[in-house]
Amino acid sequence: MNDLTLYYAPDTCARVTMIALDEAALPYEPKLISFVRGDHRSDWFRALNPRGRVPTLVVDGAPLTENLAILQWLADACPQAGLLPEANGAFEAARSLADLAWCAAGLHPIVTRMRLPHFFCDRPEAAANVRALAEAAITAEFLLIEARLAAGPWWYGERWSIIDAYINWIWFRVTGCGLDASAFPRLQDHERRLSGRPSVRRVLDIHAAASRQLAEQGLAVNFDTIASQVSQGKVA
Ligand SMILES: N[C@@H](CCC(=O)N[C@@H](CS)C(=O)NCC(=O)O)C(=O)O
Repeated sequence: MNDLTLYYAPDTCARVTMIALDEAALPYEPKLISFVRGDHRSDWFRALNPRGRVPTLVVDGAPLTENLAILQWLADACPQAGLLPEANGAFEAARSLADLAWCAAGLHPIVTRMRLPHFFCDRPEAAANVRALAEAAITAEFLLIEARLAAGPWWYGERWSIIDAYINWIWFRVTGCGLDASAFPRLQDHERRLSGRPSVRRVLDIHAAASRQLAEQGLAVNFDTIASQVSQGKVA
C-alpha cells in the first residue's frame, strides 16, 4: 500500500482525483491549500509541483502531477475500481487515454477561459469577448456530450467511469459561472445520478467543509477581486 497525500483546493479539478481515490478505496491524507494565501506559489509547494497546481498527489514521498497522469496511474494500479473500461490491448487503452486527455487538455482550458477571461487578454475590455468565445466552445462540446449520453446513462454507456466525474466537474464549473443548463437535460440527469454515488457525496462534503474553513479564515476565492487585481496588474 502506497503512502498517499493529495494537495487540493475546494471545487477545483482535484475533486476528480479525490473521487478516484475514494472509488479505489485508497486511504490518503487530504491537504487543503489556499490560493488566496498564495500557498500554490510558495517555495514549499513549488518544490512539489513547480507549476503551482492542484491536484498534486505525493506517492511515497514522490510528487505526481497532472490529473491525466494521476487518474491513469490510479486506474492501472487499482483495476478492481473500474475507473476506466478494461482495455483489451494497447489500442483500447489508448482510446480511454484519449478521453482523459480530452477532459484535461480539451475541456479544462475552456473552463479557465470562461471563469477567468481577463487572464487571456491584454485589455480588460476584451475579457467579455474571451468569455463569449469560451462559452460558445464549451456549448459545442456539451452538445456532443449531450448527444452521446442518449445511449447512456454514462459516458461509456451502462458503466460508470472516472470520465463521468471529470465531465461533471467541467459542467459544475461552467454552470456555476453562468452557462444556461436548460439546453442539456441529459447532462442535468447525469449530474443527479453522479451525486447519488457514495464516493461523490463524500468528496462533495469534504469540499464544502474546506470551502467553509477557508471562508472562516477570510480566504474564500473571489473571482471579481481576481479580475480587478489582474486589470490593475497585481496578479501575474
Ligand atoms: N493540467 C493540470 C491543470 C491543473 C489546474 O489548472 N488546476 C487548477 C485548479 S482547477 C489550479 O491549480 N490553479 C491554480 C493556478 O493556476 O494558479 C491538470 O490537469 O492537473
